[in-house]
This record gives sequence, structure tokens and C-alpha cells, in this order.
Amino acid sequence: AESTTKPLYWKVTNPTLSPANLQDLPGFTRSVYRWDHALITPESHVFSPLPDWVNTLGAYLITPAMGAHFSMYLAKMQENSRSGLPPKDVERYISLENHYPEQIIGSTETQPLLETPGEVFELRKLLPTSAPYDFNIHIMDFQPGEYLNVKEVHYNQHGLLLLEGQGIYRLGDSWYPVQAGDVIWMAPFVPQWYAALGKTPSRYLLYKDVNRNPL
Ligand code: UGY
Ligand code: MN
Repeated sequence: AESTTKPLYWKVTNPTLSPANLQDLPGFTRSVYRWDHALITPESHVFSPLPDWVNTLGAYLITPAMGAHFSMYLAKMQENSRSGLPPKDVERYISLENHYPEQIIGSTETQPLLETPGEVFELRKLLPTSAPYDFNIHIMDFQPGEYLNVKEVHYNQHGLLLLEGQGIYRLGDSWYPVQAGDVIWMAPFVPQWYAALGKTPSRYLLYKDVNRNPL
């Protein structure tokens, strides 16, 4: 069991770079905001009431104001909370004539494992891959020590939420230690690479725009 009182000089006896130390250092954050990527870590999350939602606090972590073409946010809901409809004057997705996306309800565990040629991570998709859907949400699992073989550079954008584990994320020329709870925005063509580290598996959730001609 975790003791509630910390030993004397515990910051000295813990490695300087242990997350517990860094979290507690006044004014320090691992968050960064660059033109082609952002890392938004939990100590930077700012919650406020979500417009059009009932009894819900939200933290917008990725929005078009930073260069993204989508938004991603955390919503803290309780029993008496209700979600809001999308704003009327905002087209959320690029629709295709005669193709209609349906409401999808499911869970990660019931989605099949998909082929990932040349890669070792496990992949599940939460949405159908058919034409009506102009994005997908991937769930990617890495065992400790596993990493992306492709040093990806591609036209798609990403919004990432690290659900479990820890590792190193390369974004452009920067290398970021990341842990569960961290959020990343990746602009089109930003070089990206992940290696899962530590003793526990990594799992992340990934928004990716697909199925539309980028021209
Ligand atoms: O599908 C993808 O683009 C995914 N492998 N990218 C990523 O994990 N950064
Ligand atoms: Mn990618």
C-alpha cells in the first residue's frame, strides 16, 4: 500500500526525472505547443462548462485555432449530465452524396484485431472503414519495448490520447517522454514515431482523417 507520509528528502532520494518530482515542480510542465505538433499533459488541462452540454465540464485539447481541422476534448460527466448536439452552423464531417454515416455504439474489446503489415503493434478500429466515414479512431497496443517500424510522414492529421503506459514520442525533431493521460496533436506530414517503454503495455487512441481526396 502507498504510504501517505513521504520520507524525509524524498525528492532527493527519488531520481530527479521521476514523474512525481516533475509534476510537483512549480511552473514546470511537459506541455509544448509548436506550429506542427502539440503535447498537452494533464497538469495543463483546463476545464470549463461545455457549451450546450448539461452539467459537463470539458477541456478542449485540440481545436482548429492551433491549425487542426478537428477538435478533441475531454468531457467530465456525472449521472445527471447530458451531451449536447453538434453546433447547427458547423459541418462536422465532409459528407458524400448518397452516403450516410450511422450512429455507432460499441466497445474496443469487441472490435477485431486488424492486420498491420510490417508493424508489431495491435490495431483495432472503432468505426467502419467505408466511404461515409471521413475519419476513424484507432486503438493501438504496444508491449514494452515495441515501437513503430515506419518512421511515419503522411498527409493525415492525428489527435492522440495515451490511455495506458509510457514511452517516447518523436514529433519532428523533438523527442518527448510521454505517459498515460498525455494528449498529442500531429499536423499533416509531421515526422512521427513511438516506442513503448517501462514495464507495462502502452495503449493509445488515435484520430485519423481518411477516405477523402486531400486535393
Ligand atoms: O495509422 C497511423 O497513421 C498511425 N500508425 N500513426 C501513429 O501511430 N502515429
Ligand atoms: Mn500516423
